[in-house]
Amino acid sequence: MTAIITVAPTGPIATKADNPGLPTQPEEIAAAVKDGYEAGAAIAHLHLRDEHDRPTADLGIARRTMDLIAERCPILIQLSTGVGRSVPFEEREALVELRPRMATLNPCSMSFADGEFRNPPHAVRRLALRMRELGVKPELEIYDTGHLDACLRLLDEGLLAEPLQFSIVLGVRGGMAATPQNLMTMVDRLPEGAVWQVIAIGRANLQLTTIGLALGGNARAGLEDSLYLRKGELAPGNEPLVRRAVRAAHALDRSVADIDQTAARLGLNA
Ligand code: KMH
Ligand code: ZN
Repeated sequence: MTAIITVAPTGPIATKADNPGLPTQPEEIAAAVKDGYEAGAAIAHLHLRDEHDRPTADLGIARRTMDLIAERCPILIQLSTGVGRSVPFEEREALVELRPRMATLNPCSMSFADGEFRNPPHAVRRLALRMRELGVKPELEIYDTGHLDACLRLLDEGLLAEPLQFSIVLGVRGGMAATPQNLMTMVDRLPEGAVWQVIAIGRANLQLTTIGLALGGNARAGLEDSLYLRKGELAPGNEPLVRRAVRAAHALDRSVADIDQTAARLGLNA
């Protein structure tokens, strides 16, 4: 099966001091996404920053970034509703009103690095329902086994439509550690027919992304997940990370999904 590659150029935490190649402003993000698209990505997972590079759910900045990307390439846009830990849920959820093709849905509250990531059950249900009404496909971010169960409850309640699309997130402090065993446990427990990718944060990024591809999953690449190409070598931008994921897929004899194949697989046109 073809592999869907997502580029995640920015993320909520890192700054240009951590990696000067991190795109933070709309033009920079649009340029990075275009490079990612040309390297093989079919989906762009977006976090936005304000003029001081702080995480923001500002609808004007989000709209402008989406428009700049659409002028440059036909990549499928997935807005992060995780946004950043300091941003209230009510601001985060409003992003789906812009009707991106996809948006993330984080099913549970958790410790997240040195902070708290608040996703109260009633607010998650409200957001899932609104996404369903607007036709915005949720990408379900699961950081622990119980998060998968929470998503399956949302499916039972009619708040999610199949195929379910999961990101198995490994390596966030507060969630599952980035080990092959944890990845296997999650893959074994996914429901039949689910679409899934690995989000491997930090040092184990290449290893776990490649294991995910070998197991038939999709892959995400970019500075949100890994600031380095290898130990001691900062990635000069997002493109080399996307190219690396594409090379890993090809080495495993998997071709990379184009936009139409990706939309069909995720049921985006249904
Ligand atoms: N930063 C990742 C660990 C989201 O954007 O909604 C999780 C993430 C969540 O990508
Ligand atoms: Zn994200």
